[in-house]
Amino acid sequence: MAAERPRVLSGIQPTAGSFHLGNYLGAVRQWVALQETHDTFYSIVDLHAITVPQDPRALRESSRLAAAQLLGAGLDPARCTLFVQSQVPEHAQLAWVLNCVTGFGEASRMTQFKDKAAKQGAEGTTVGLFTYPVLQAADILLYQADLVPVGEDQRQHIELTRDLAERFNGRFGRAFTVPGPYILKEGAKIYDLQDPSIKMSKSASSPKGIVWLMDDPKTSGKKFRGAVTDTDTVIRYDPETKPGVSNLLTIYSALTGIGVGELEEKFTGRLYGSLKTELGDVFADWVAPFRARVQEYLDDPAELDRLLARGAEKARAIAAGTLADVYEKVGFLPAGAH
Ligand code: ATP
Ligand code: LTN
Repeated sequence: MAAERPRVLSGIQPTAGSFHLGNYLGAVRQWVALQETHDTFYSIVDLHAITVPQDPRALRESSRLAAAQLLGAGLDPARCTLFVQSQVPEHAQLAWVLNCVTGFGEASRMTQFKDKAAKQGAEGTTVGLFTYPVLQAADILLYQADLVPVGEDQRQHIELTRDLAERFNGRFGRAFTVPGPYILKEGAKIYDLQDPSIKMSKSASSPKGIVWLMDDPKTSGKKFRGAVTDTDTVIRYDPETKPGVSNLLTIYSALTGIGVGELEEKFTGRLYGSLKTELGDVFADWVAPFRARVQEYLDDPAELDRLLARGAEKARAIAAGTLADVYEKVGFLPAGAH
């Protein structure tokens, strides 16, 4: 049964402590939904995280926190394979082989690399950051994924993955499924509460513009009440002329399942303040049980680690098969023969 479902793989970096509302509504929530219809593999990509400096203790904590939040959000280890990338050594092994079929110029054209390298400066930029997209290709190709749910910013990396898969298949014989992107809908994009022209983001948002899921809901309530709107008074969904109000309506709708049209009706004749206050309450009601579930996982790190170890085992069962095929195809001698 499960084998007939299209296979999905996605990854998230364990870098910020808490996920923000954009991560949840734009990515994690879709991951949860896809468990029902697809054969899903989700990875906490700690090998990617160390392409920029990380404090070891903080990284370990962030990885557990990421796992706890994904589980708290509804990922179910019985229905998906949730694992930590570094616990499946095949990722690094396949990445090496793929590095050797990737052109230097090709990798140099990756815009995320160029942006991040510009921020880090030449001395701070590691070779790991340069080869980040190739590791991402390995993540995807190891599992023969059909679809890769990601935001628009990752489209170029998926294109590279497809190119590498086709090149390898053409040169050595078919080893990989060529994956397609599954770009998440625009509607799921959440904007900064202080500057609704930029997306809510851990690196670009000001502290007041970003809502962290693990924050005290009172703090988040204040941020919603202080959200930037406009000088008009009408509560109407219109991202062009009313980006702030529209963002609040999008969040309200996403958290409650109430359509935006219905919300416009509900708030007819009411002031922005009532929308902001009510949204703060809606968020608090939604986030309280989420935080309680996350806390339960964090309170039992041994069980969390066991759960991740089982996920890694399930992942390896697939990844090892692909890697063995690749090793054989490139001409490596069989290991363990005696
Ligand atoms: P950075 O600022 O370092 O780029 P980020 O806050 O944008 O980080 P990522 O770690 O890049 O978050 O993203 C994790 C996932 O969350 C990705 O799938 C991304 O598309 C999604 N995501 C991030 N921010 C938003 C947002 N504001 N709206 C919708 N989805 C988002
Ligand atoms: N680069 C991605 C994270 C990521 C990923 C993956 C996504 C790493 N490996 C494999 C999809 C599939 C990001 O920054 N969102």
